[in-house]
Formats: sequence, structure tokens, C-alpha cells
Amino acid sequence: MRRLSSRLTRSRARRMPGIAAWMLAAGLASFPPARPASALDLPPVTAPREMFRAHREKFLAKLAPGSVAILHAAPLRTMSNDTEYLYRQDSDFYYLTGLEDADAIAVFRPGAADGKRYVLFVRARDARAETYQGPRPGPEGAVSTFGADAAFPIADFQDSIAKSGEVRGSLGGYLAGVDTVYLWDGGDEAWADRFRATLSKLRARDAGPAAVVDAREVLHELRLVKDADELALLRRASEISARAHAVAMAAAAPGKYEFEVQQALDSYCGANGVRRMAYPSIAASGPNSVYLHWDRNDRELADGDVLLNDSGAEYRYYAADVTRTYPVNGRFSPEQRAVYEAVLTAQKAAIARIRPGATHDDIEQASARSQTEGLVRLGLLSGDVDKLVSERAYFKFTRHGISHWVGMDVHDPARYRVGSGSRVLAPGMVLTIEPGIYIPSNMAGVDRKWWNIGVRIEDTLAVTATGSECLSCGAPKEIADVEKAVRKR
Ligand SMILES: [Mn+2]
Repeated sequence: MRRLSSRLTRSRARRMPGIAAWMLAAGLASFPPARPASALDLPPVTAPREMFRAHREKFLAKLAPGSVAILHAAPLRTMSNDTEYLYRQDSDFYYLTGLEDADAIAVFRPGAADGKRYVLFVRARDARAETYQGPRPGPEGAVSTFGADAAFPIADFQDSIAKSGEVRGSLGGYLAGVDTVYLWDGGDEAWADRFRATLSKLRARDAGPAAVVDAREVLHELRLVKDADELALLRRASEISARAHAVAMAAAAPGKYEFEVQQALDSYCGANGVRRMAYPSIAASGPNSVYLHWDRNDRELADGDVLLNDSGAEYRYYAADVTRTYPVNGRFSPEQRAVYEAVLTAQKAAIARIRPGATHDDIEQASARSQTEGLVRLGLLSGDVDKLVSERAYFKFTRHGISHWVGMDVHDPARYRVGSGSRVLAPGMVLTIEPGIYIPSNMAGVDRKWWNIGVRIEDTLAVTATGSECLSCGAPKEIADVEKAVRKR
């Protein structure tokens, strides 16, 4: 499907007489292009600048009067020697700014008398550096493109926050007259140390804010409920991931390696605009399927294995989290099928509970009960279901919680408990449902026919006004569909 348009281009060129036919014969096959040959299955989705502005307005509205918020961007991180990792902006910083500048600083001033409520400090233009890295916005672009009320080079930051006044103890700059500073260092601890040292000096002069609070506490609550623009990005991340899982299924076969399946999936994502996966892809076959985070992906697939593939794309800073489990030979064994059915039934039971007003615990409980019933049906647990649930007997086989928030981070950071209660779901929250059953070899008291079966089924879902929207359910999941997708190779 994806290669269709390039085939079209070639066949049109073939019909063209004269010079175009000659150029084609000479190997210049793509001239002249009949039309732009986009080979994407799904057209790109871009976050509008307005989305970031809306996030800033929500954030400013939450800040106390007489406060400022100061957020630092993620620093560059070294992979080895002089090679850096592909730059990833800090999620909280990106949520408010849409800016990928390393080392940038954003200042939010809810009560700014001069109207400059959003001030950016960004990397200055640098002709030499830009010949390597391409153009940077610089302070000018920070205003014209990124919507800052004012912007300056990073080097100006230190002087702009605290200027000594003419009278002893008086203070100018962005910290003047401020009681509270909301702070987040973007993971740059060296910068945080310098900033705190500046604050200490001010406090020694009875100047500057008395309270420093964690800006993330406010931001993570905002990030928990996604707006329509964010949902569009999460939907696209999930749709690409779902299609990639079908591609991976077709790439699995006895004699292939886990990394071949992983690469088939990751490549499909990359070919559809994904810059990086949301986490290292897990392709765990046979005995590896019982390891929750197996990502070495170096084993040869054997006839009779299940393959547990937990892989999700990050699309424009929004993540998907999707797991499928399938037989590498295209046919589940009776035991694999029985475990798979128990996990799928539990997943459906949990998904059915998602609606506004339900709690996060309700969903965990629905899955725990269903998984317990399944384990009793299989003979892996015995006894009264209520008692087994209350004793958490199932946990020997299930080993992890079944739901977490998803957003800019694959494990999005909002709290699951508020006060003494479980979080109540509301429209716009996005979460996974991911029950699993894992039976390692030599598990005490378990017949060997069950050994080396690990099954997890995971989707990313959004809470809607009436229930849920499954963003990733395009990936084959029913037994017949999964087996068919593997045999499609
Ligand atoms: Mn997950």
C-alpha cells in the first residue's frame, strides 16, 4: 500500500515520450514527478501554535498572585565521548512552549505590570553553529513564532532575574516583589544548583521569594486532561503504532530473530513520521515473554513460541503504549490460546468500566477479578474467587498494575490517588489497559505445559463523555485476527 504512489510515478513516466523516457532509461527514474509522491499511510498531524498558547493560559491561571514560574529546558545529554543522544525536550517545558531549544528558560509572570507575562531566554543566533545544526529561532523567532511577549539570549537570564536596587536590599528584575517561585529545572541539576545559589544570596539580603515550589505539581494536573489538539496527536501516535503491530506480526516466523520483528515495527513508525519510539521496543519470545521489560531482542524465534511485542510510537511528543502477543508459527497452542483468552477477557472487562465517574481503582479491580476467574478456569489457581481476589493470589501470575496514564510521557506523571481516594476519571484523560499473565519455566506447582507463556494485551484509550475511545484497537487482537496477521507473511 505504502509503495503504491512511487509505482504510479514510474508507470506514468514510462508512458512519456522523448526526453523523459530517455532519462528513465538512463536511471533518472523520478524525473519528471507526476505529482508529489507521498508514501505515508497517514498524513502528518501538526500541533497548532494555539495549542501551546492555550496551555500557557491554563498554567498562568493556576499560578498564585505575586508569583513567577521559571522552567528550564532539558539539557543535551551525552551518549558517549562527543556524541549526544537525539535531543528530547522536557515534557513539561514543551507542553508550555512547543520549543525544542536546549538550555532555554521560560519565565511566567501572572501579574506582570508591563504585560510581559511570558518571557523566553533562548540560544542566541550563531552563524557558525547554524551551519551545522540549521537555523535556530533566536530571541526574534521566540517572539514571532513561539508567541513570547519578550525574548532574550540565555546569557541575559542571570542579570534579568535579580538586579540590585539603589537602596540596600531593594531589588529589580523578574524576582522583585515576588513571594513564590514555581520552579522546574528540566533535569538540568547543574543549572538548578546555580539558580538556588542565586536565591540564597537574595534571601541573605532579605530579598527575593521566600517560597520555592515544584512547578510540576501544577503542570502534571493540567497535562492529565488532554485537549482536542493533544487527542489528535495521541490518536495519530496510536494509529501508527497499531498498524506497525500488524506489520510486525507478518514479520514474525520461526528462525527469525526478535530484532527483525522489532525493526519491522520501528521502521514502519519511522516511515510514517515518528522521530523516536516512546520507549525501547520489547520483542520477547518464548522464555523471554515472561520478562516484563525484555528489550535485548536478540533471541531466535522458535516454532511453538509466543512473541510478546510491547512497542509504541512517540508522535510529535505524544506517546502510544501498545502490546500484542502472538504465536510465531501463526497458530496458538491450546495452552497459549487459553491464557490469551483469559487476558483478553480481563482487558475487555476493564475497558468496559472506563467512563467518567469511575475510579482508577474500579478498573484495576475489574481486571483483577476477571484475571482471577480466568486463572481458576485454567486450573492455575483454585479456591473461592472473592477470597483469591482479596488475598491478591492472582498477583503471582499478573505481576503488575493494569493501567497508567499516557500523554507526552508513556507513563504520564499525574497522581493516581487524590487525598485518600482513587482518581475519578473524566473526559480527556488517556490511559492504558494492559492485563498480563506470565508463567516462567520451573514455576512451582504449575504443570510444565504452561511454562514459558507470557501474554500481555495493551491498548491506549481516551475517556470520553460516555465511556472510552480505544485509540490503538486497530491492531489485530481477536485470536483469529492475530493468527491471520502472522500467517500473512
Ligand atoms: Mn504500558
